[in-house]
Amino acid sequence: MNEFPLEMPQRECNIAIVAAEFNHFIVQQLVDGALDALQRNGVAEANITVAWVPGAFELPLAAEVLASRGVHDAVIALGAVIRGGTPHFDYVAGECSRGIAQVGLKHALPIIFGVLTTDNIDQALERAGSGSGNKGFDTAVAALQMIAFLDRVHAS
Ligand code: INI
Repeated sequence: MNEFPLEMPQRECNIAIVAAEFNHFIVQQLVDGALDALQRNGVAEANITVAWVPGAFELPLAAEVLASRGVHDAVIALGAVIRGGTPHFDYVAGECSRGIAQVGLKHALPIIFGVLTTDNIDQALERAGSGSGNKGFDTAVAALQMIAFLDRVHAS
């Protein structure tokens, strides 16, 4: 049997984070969580790019242009779409998730979905807490795990 366990990359990684400015106070916590996880797993600060865009709707385009450069091993998309304050919640959240998935498949690159979609601010804050209670932290771990997975597949 061939089994590819979840693991961390055995090499230097270059990571891009694209972050939505809308609901900044929540998204900044997701960015901080992601940076914490990357640092704890040995990713050098010089190998991390953080790019801000206006809102979650713009994340797929930002991920696309960064993925196209061929520099980054993964792109992490972070944002917060909150139903309570968003009459067009379904459009923003739907297009964002669809677009991010498309970019990942187009480039066969980990484009990680770290966009909170919640009914209210309290739920969003709860998911942007500290440590592994922070969705940004979790998405950075997922990015590294996917890089390791692709490395293993390409080496096999
Ligand atoms: N963008 C978000 O990231 N979160 C939201 O909750 C949100 N709301 O509430 O509308 C939001 N809207 C902006 C949108 O992402 C675009 O930036 C805007 O429509 C311009 O294209």
